[in-house]
Amino acid sequence: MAVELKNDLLLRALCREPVDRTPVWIMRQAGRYLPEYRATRAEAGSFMDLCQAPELACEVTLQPLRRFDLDAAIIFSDILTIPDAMGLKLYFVAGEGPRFEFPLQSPEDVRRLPRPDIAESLGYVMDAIAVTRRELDGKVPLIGFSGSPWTLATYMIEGGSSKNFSKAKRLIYDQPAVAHELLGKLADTVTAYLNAQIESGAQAVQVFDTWGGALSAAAYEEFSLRYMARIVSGLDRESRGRRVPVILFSKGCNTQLEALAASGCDALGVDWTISLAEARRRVGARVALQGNLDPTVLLADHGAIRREVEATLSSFGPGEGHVFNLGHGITPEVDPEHLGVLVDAVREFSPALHRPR
Ligand code: 1CP
Repeated sequence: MAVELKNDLLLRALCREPVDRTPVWIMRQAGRYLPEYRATRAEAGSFMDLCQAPELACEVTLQPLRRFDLDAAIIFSDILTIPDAMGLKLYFVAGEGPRFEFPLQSPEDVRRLPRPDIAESLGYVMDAIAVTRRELDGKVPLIGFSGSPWTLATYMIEGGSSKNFSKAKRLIYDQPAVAHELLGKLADTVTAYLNAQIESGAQAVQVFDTWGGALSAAAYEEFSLRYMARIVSGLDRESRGRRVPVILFSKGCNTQLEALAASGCDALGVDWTISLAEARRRVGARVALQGNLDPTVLLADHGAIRREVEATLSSFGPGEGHVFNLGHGITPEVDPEHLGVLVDAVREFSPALHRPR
């Protein structure tokens, strides 16, 4: 028997159904700003050891929910598990972020890149999802996620983080056929990966296109959006009798909102460079919106956080279709108490924007 979901505000809001308050979750809500995360991470040894131990991944997924009244959990993992499963071997250099031992350096590397067996190479993510669903016991929904093909490709080609993506962008201009071969393989893999997450219990899924904004409008359409639309059309949109909403988050792509909304997704993540009022005017009849407080606001004092939360809620305005979030991930230097102020402010201010059910 499936456990009933006690708090389904997130799923309702993502489907633009009425809610009595605005649901809130935070991108990267599990992570380095929490001392208990740092302790579990130290216990695990390495970041990948943490991701690959389902009980520990479950533990860090639940940590932020013990502190804050959040309306969703997001499974603790990373977008770079896919390239790792394709054989690039992910590791972390302290203070420098992710690196690959075998980055893609030639068309031959792309040709040889396998489509991994998801159950075999990424089974640890599905196990973490199953364990976490059991532990959540229907308290709030669990979100699954993946990187977008373009965002994954930037890390795979650059060998790690990058400032200007010169190698990845050179590939799309010099050898577009090779780029398309890579992005096609990634789109197939992401689709299978997210479907496996849904099968294991993910109740909504988000695609992080963190570096979509590095591309020109034309290149974005050809090398990022097209592949996300292909993923959206290949996903299982219903599980155990309930719709599984799909959220696309393309950072820095506010000029593309209409095209993103036409992809077939249920909701768009929005960064803080556009007002929710304008985003809603442009696409709010078609998709829900998720966002969009500037993460830096969390470094300011309590009064400023409350004021900015209220401004973000009223920018979206009354009615359904808003999920409160930051416009990008929470940063490691945030004082956890400040996130509590944000979550409580969403609970306090948002009921006025909804009719009681
Ligand atoms: O040392 C550590 O503990 C590693 C820090 C860390 C954490 C906490 C990394 C390495 N990944 C994560 C977890 C993570 N990554 C989650 C957890 C679930 C949650 O609570 O939200 C998620 C959703 C991600 C997704 C992710 N990883 C993205 C997309 C989201 C975004 O913020 O843009 C990206 C770009 C990555 C790559 C990555 N992994 C880790 C780091 C530090 C980075 C960013 C590197 C860069 O800036 O290029």
